[in-house]
Amino acid sequence: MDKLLTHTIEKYKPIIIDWLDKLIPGEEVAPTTIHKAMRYSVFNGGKRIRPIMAIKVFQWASGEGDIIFPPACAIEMIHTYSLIHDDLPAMDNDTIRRNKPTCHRVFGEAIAILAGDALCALAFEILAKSGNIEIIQEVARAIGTDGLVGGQVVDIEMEGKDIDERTVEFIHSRKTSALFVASARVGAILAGADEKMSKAITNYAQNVGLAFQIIDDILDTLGDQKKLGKDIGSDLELDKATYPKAVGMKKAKEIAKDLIKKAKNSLPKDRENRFFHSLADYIIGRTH
Ligand code: GRG
Repeated sequence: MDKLLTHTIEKYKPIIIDWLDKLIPGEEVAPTTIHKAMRYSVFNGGKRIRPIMAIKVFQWASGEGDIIFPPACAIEMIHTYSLIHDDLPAMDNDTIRRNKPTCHRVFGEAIAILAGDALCALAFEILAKSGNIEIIQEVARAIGTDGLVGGQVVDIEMEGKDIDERTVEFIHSRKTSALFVASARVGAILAGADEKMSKAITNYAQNVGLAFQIIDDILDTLGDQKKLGKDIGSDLELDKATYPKAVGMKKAKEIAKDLIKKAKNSLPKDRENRFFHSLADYIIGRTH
């Protein structure tokens, strides 16, 4: 991770955590169990890449002030919701997430399902408070049948089956890219970005999002469990649709590299793009 990216993450992570803390009911608020479960999963050391993406796009598109922070945190809540549900026994049945027992291992399955549901409801309440209908639509679309849910359905259906590159791209662009795209577009919409900038940043987010998931696939085989903070080898165990399975490890790495190049090239040359270049380079080189 280069200095600019480290500096940006160090600057914004605590601000995001403060906002999340203000936005999510305290553990002492009844019913206490659900608020404990929501907080357990939200405050356990995620990288916060999606809210940082929303904030940086907002600033890149000349947005000013604090209005981006609640919607950016709403996206992090949606992301956490998807992780909680993804880890459930009915889905990936994972026991470790962010180096801690998964939500259902601590609170039981029913509360984990409800913690995800409650994070989703809270996220949309926060998005609605912005008064901007377009951002509500962006996030809703990203998690629906043409986004996370759709990607997850095909992901589950393809377990144990032969897959080709097109199918795995279909899955990954919905399961992972969609929320990166929504993060970028929420930042652009709230900053009032013009069509050219919105298109450019959408392309950027689509490509880095897909590369992010390909690297996730690769790390599931070659990564370090401690650094990753989650079980590795689970894709292989479940015979999941991954890029290494579809095209082989070498080609998967090449595709990820190409996507990073494409992402960088989609940005307009007449703007300051260093942060987005650093983020793209980090994604291709990430170890967790
Ligand atoms: C609940 C919205 C919703 C959908 C249900 C469960 C599901 C359908 C979809 C799964 C989506 C999913 C978990 C995709 C994986 C995306 C991914 C690479 C997650 C890891 O993101 P990081 O590395 O995690 O940013 P941290 O822990 O750093 O936040």
